[in-house]
Amino acid sequence: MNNIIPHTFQVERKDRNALKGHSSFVCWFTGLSGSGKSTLASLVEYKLHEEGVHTFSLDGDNVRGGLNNNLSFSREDRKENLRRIAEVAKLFVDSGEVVIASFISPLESDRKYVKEIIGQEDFLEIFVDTPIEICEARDVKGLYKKARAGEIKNFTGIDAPYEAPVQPDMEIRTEEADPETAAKNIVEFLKTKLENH
Ligand code: PPS
Repeated sequence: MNNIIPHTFQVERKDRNALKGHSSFVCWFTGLSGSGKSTLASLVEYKLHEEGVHTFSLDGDNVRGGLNNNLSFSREDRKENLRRIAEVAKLFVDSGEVVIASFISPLESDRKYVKEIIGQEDFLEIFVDTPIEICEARDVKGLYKKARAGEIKNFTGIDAPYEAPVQPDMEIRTEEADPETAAKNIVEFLKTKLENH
């Protein structure tokens, strides 16, 4: 970038981490619409918060409604959506927070890009593995019905792709574990990262 010279501040990430008493990183939930990402993210954040961990949640509601309200669900706009989110998440990591991010993030290449922006060592990927038949049967927001009727275009899983992660750090099969148990397991996993980071 031309003529952009970052300033070095006296208080650094390590100082914020020391003050907060834990490391900071991004826990990134990926999965289909209706897979249970936000439900799990909310439970995980609540449990971490209860234990005194500084957290912040990023998800479609607080990002696509504001910062990214000019973006559609085309392939290019999804990439830009995720790029901006990754940059925001990186800032929060620098601020010392554990970021809980829940986005469909359907393409392997885009998730790789997100991981590169945030930094591999600060990124944990959790695949919320719920089959499309179940997401569609739940259809909490009525979006699958609209997508089937052709009222929504580029709907993930219907007429836009979802590429399952090949090697996620953790995979949650929501058919097999209730949300409470799944959230507990995720928190146990995150705790090792909080201590050893
Ligand atoms: S992405 O693919 O990562 O950029 O998507 P994301 O920012 O997570 O936004 C997903 C939420 O947007 C709603 N929605 C759609 N999802 C998928 N495809 C299309 N075309 C679409 N249009 C609107 C939907 O409510 C998603 O929320 P979740 O929580 O995933 O159900």
